[in-house]
Amino acid sequence: MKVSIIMGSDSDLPTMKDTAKTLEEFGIQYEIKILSAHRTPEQLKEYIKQAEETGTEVFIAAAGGAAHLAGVVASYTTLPVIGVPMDSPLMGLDSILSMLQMPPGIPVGVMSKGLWGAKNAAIFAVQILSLKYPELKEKLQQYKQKMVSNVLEKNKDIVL
Ligand code: RP5
Repeated sequence: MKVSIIMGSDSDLPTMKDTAKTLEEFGIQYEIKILSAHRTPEQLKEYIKQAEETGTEVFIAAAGGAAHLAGVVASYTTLPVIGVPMDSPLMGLDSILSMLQMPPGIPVGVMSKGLWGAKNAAIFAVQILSLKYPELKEKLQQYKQKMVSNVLEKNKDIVL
């Protein structure tokens, strides 16, 4: 199982490190590419083909501003594409809207903006992969159980 994380710029990397770290927690292999829908369109197209041939099962695409990357990736593949809108000078609203408003027929699963989305993209990718790999379903259940324990633990020492 393999996830391809594509980001439009190395300036997205500090945010998208969380995606990689979370995939590692679940033992998922991944590769990271910096490729832009606008700056390197030909290389992007070429990479998507190559990633599919070498076993990618889910794409995660992160971009900011006029964030067309995830949509362009989706236009070249039938695999699921998860989009992560990056922050921008317009508070990421431009990134969210350009990633979200895909025309009918070319869906992108868009996450929250920034770090929240970076983490959720990994978890969502694991959920997709768990349909094929049952051991991941078990790991997801453990992950949720840990969240429950962590929240309940916080009730023990509430200090005002
Ligand atoms: C997008 O433009 C990138 O994904 C990044 O979020 C934004 C700015 O890129 P840089 O100018 O920092 O390279 O394509």
